[in-house]
Amino acid sequence: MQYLSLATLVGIATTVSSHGVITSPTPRIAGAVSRAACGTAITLLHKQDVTDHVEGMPQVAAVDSTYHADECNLWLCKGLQLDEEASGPVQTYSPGQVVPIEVYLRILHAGTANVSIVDTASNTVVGSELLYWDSYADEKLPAVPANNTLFSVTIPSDIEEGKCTTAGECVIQWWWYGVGARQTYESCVDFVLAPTAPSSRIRRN
Ligand SMILES: [Cu+2]
Repeated sequence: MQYLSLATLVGIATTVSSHGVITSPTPRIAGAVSRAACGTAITLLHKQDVTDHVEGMPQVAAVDSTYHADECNLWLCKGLQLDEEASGPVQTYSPGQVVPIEVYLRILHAGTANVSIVDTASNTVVGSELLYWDSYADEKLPAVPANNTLFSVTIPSDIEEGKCTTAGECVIQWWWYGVGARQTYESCVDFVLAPTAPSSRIRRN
């Protein structure tokens, strides 16, 4: 399991406006590919604070000529792109595999959260939501519930054959919305499904 050090992830943060990111497995982080799609201004925001929220980014992007709306959907993975140079190798998972995920919450904002597999081309959820919290990151609780920052998802066994087999096609996206703060947080892990063993594909009638 790869861990990004918190120093790497948040050490350069100077603005303390925000608030959460996946730290393991290694999530999408800003690099050359994201910069080409999302532009220099958004990339600067990504680099200043990897935990930052989405709101505010569209306004920044709108006045940056290096932002390409057709290549950078800020509401999917905060616009971050597949970039193995920046984020390291794409994960390979098998159907049924339990994947532990660790999240760093920098500042709490009570809200809801979910984890889903998302088809990045269409920005649609593949299958059903994997996890859902109706109460997440509640700053009024005496302590952050352990399952807010350390949890696992099970890769579904019924993903359509051939889907999520190309790097960049599918991500595991952690999504959190702070209701009072009206702030959305997204963090994505690139993965591909391991090829199914040929024998298990044979249907017996
Ligand atoms: Cu906030």
